[in-house]
Amino acid sequence: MSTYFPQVTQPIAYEGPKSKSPLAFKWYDASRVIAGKTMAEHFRFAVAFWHTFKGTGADMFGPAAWVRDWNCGSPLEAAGHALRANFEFTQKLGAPFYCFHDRDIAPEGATFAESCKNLEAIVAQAKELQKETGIKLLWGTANCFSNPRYTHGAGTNPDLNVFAYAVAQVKHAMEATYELGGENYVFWGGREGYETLLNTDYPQEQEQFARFLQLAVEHKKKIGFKGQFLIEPKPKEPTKHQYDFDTATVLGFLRAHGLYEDFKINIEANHATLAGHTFEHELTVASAEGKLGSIDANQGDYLLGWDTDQFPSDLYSTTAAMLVVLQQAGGIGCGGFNFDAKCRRGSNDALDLFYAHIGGMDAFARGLVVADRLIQEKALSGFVAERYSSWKSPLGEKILAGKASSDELDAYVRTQAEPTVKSGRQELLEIIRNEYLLA
Ligand code: XLS
Ligand code: NI
Ligand code: NI
Repeated sequence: MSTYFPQVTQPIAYEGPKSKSPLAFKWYDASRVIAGKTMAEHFRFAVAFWHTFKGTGADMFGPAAWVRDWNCGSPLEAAGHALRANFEFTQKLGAPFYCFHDRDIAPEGATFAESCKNLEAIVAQAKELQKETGIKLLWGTANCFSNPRYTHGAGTNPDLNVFAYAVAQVKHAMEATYELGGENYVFWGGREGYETLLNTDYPQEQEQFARFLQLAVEHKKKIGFKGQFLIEPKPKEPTKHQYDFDTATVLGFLRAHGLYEDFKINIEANHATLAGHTFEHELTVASAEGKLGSIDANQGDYLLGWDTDQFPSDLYSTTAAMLVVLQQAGGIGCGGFNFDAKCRRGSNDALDLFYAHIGGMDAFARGLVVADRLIQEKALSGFVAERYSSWKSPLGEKILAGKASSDELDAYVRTQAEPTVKSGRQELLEIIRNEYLLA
């Protein structure tokens, strides 16, 4: 079998924190058990097909800059090469999953029918390669934003013909995901939003968007696809105002349109920071309702105002994320950690793809180890429990059960002294967190 990564001759192994090898894991030890599950089970890491095999290093100021061995031949041949490169890479890396958009694994044809045919041909090849390698599909999705037809949106397009096109495209992408045993299906609303209200009928677009998602739910039931549907919030980019702004907005939208039971949330770290939140804020909001379904593991740059999609390396952030995931019943469930991340334009060597993924997996594994110790030793949670302890009193329970009135609390306040304000101890808690991170 030909190889696209001849520099990597054997699977990436765990060598431990003392290893100096750049092609080894220092923290990610797939079979190590933490809190009753192996690391492999906690993370269910996935490689993002679009960045890793279709990324070219292009940016707003310059065209494709990377030479990739798999980028050759006719569009369909190139698709086959990229697909085989994906399975070789993912297997050598030791990640159990991959994720794709329909149009990154198969080229768009001259007509819709031809695009569907291309997708079917590639799905047949992917099915064989999945069988050969044991690598599975974490999620599939439809790219309803790159082609110029989607300039004014897909489900929220003012033109019914584009809406219909997007519905049909999603139908086929969902069927491809089902055919490949995908465990989830993602909706990211690229261009579901607006540039200016001067030309936008907001209530009409909201109604269309709900209908768009309802049609997908109906088709899912019709074909018997059991995968989890996920919505991935993002506040802006490509449009100035994206409708799936953040987790709270999406959950409200789902509730309002009878879609709440059918979806969970896929949280991307860089989208959280674009929304003016932290990654852990978004994870916490989703998890509070049992809706944290999957994670797009990347990170942004606080000095840049766009979705830079960098590989995760910030240990504070991965630790905070793992605190949330570990405390969610069942962890990430049938979701996983997908590296929706790309190398910088200057990291132009195919080997950089390995370093990037190894670094990301290690950053999360280390976050998991630290988060688990923080939880086991109640290093932070003990303080939090104490901070809310007054709510455990009979009156606290009565209020939360909805059995106390404003009159009753008025009378109660008159029997009490002025409340004393206790320290929130933020700086102390930050010291404790650092001690665990460095240990
Ligand atoms: C773009 C999104 C996209 C989704 C899948 O910002 O992150 O890559 O994850 O369509
Ligand atoms: Ni994403
Ligand atoms: Ni993104």
